[in-house]
Amino acid sequence: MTQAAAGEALTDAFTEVFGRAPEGVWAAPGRVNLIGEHTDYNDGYVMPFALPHTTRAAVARRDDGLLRVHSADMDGGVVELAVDALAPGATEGWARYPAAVLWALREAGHDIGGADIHYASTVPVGAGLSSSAALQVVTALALTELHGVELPRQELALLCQRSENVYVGAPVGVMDQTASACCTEGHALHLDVRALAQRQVPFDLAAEGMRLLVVDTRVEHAHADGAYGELRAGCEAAAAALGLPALRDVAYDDLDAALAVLPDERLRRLTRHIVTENRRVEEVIALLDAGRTRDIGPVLTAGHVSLRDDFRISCAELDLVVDTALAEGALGARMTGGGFGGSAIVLLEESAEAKIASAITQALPRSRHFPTTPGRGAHRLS
Ligand code: GAF
Repeated sequence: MTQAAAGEALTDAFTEVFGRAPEGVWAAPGRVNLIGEHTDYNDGYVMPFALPHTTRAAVARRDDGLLRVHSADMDGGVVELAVDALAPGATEGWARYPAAVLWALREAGHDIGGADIHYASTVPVGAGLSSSAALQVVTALALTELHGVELPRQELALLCQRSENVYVGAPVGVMDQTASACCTEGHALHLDVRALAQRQVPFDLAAEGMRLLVVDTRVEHAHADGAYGELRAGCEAAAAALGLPALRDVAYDDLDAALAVLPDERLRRLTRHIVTENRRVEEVIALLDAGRTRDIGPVLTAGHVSLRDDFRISCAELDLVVDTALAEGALGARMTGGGFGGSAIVLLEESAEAKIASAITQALPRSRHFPTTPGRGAHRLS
């Protein structure tokens, strides 16, 4: 679908639901993380890129203090909320994401009132591809632009992260929202989370005869359950035991000395993953900068092994996809995102795509896969 057609479809759907025309239509993408997993809340490095899949929102302001949201992808019709009553924990279901964003914008002092919003999304839900970040970012972008509030994209992402941390209650880092807000077409985004420094790194696999396959295992993951928070707390406990602000501060060359100090086997495993994962991000960037794109494959695979054995957030289905892809000749493969299900990515030669994809389907018939290229960050459609 072209941008114009997507904008028109949303406009028509909005008009049908709310009985008037929207003031504009916006889009924000889901993401894949190439490398740098669970490093964001350790002040480290990440390297996501935007998917071509987006969540789109048609929006019109209201002046009666109501937020009314509707989604083509969710049951339950229009959800109506009083803007003044928005408060952490006060909203249930999918509508808490847009409610959280409006709450966070107002908390930050922006004079933004009610709105009617209709959403439609092509980002697979529950697949670890950041459908919730896309929903947050598209909401924040639309509401700020409609109200003439100029927020730099990184700040917009931080505000969305805060909305998820405080209002929704999921202690996520800032990678997904930053990817959705800041990625550019044809690039992976190197983000240094402590410095909030960004660099767009060209990532054009097609030009070199390669492809990246996203494989959704269809094992649903979730962040609001306890596991993600326990990992985060474990990393923070390890940094505290080392007397450091964050695990980012353990230099790769000092890893063994740091491990020798940590009393607990779990904290040692978590620390090893974070320190080696930050190093892998640096390796991937150095390889891409040197034009050695094929050589990032083994680094991606090493990242999977670390997430499986040290961080322990893989699952049988993700391991099966990775092992099958590698056995069939993939250049590299790893789980991507928060873990406990969701999706894997597979780097492969274009000529091997059909063979590897069919082996994966045979091994895990309920999985679905698609080749992808880095898409565009959040933007206005019409
Ligand atoms: C989830 C979180 F939302 C991110 O902040 C990040 O921690 C990721 O898991 C793991 O890298 O997507």
